[in-house]
Amino acid sequence: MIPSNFPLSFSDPVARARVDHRPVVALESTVITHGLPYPDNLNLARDLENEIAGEQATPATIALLDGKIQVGLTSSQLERLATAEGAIKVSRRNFGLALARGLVGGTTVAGTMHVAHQAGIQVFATGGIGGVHRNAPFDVSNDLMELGRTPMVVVCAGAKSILDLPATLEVLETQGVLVLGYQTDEFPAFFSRTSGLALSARSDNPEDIAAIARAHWQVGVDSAILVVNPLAEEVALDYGEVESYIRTALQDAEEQGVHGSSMTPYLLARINELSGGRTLQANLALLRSNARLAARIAVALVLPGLNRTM
Ligand code: PSU
Ligand code: MN
Repeated sequence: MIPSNFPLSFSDPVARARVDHRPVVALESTVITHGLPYPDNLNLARDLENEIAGEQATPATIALLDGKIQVGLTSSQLERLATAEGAIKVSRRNFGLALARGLVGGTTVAGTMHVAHQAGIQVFATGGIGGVHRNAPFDVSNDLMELGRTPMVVVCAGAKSILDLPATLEVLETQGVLVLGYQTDEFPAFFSRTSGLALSARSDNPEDIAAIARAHWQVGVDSAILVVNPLAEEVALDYGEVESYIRTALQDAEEQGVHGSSMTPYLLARINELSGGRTLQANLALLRSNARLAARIAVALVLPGLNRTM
């Protein structure tokens, strides 16, 4: 499946899990290079790996280092990524550019899905996906197209309301992506548990999600299943409060002429400043929760396969 010259480099634990057909969960790295400040990013990256290992799955953080695509990072590689100067955000469009130049790259949801699929990984945990930007209907994240073409279960906490959420859901539908509420009937808005947007489907346990995913792919549909997991009530922020930070941040972005791939990192950093760092705690908690749920789904997907006669 992987072309012989494809520059993938597996960590030892991920290589062993692949050989033994044990569950693996992919993790993105834009959250490390662009999403959180040091040392929160490094601590978070390690916490996520521990959450996944605690559920008997193997974590595979994906990033570009040393001119290669790394699938699973050693502790020192993780540290280099978290402290790298000039790391770029790698999505479908710029893998070749980053590899040829030997750049350090944090992979976006789209970039991580592309690599994870090449590596035979079926489940991926992230915080929030990209989407359609407000006031910029042509700034549509490549994440949505990648979700439409890659058979994978992606666990997230919805999308931030820095985006146009109704438009984002419409594009997901156009792309053939099933959005599955985890123990919820509403699309969660990342820092808030609700957005007022109803979902067409929900699931309340990992085994059911695994059964849906298996059937989805068995009929030859090769899109993703997007599991949206609302963050815990204790750390959730009020929708109206987040909304006011977002309005200010969007205005600041316009005044400063921010656009393209710099937009998401700019808005996230600005909202964190405006909230006095309170959004950071929510962000960390939801990432951990998503990693745990993804690991349970990965286990549920693999276990029936082991019982089946090959
Ligand atoms: N949304 C967030 N946090 C993030 C991102 C999006 O709430 O960290 C990151 C993810 O890696 C996502 C990427 O894949 O930004 C989307 O960027 P763009 O809109 O430029 O496609
Ligand atoms: Mn964009």
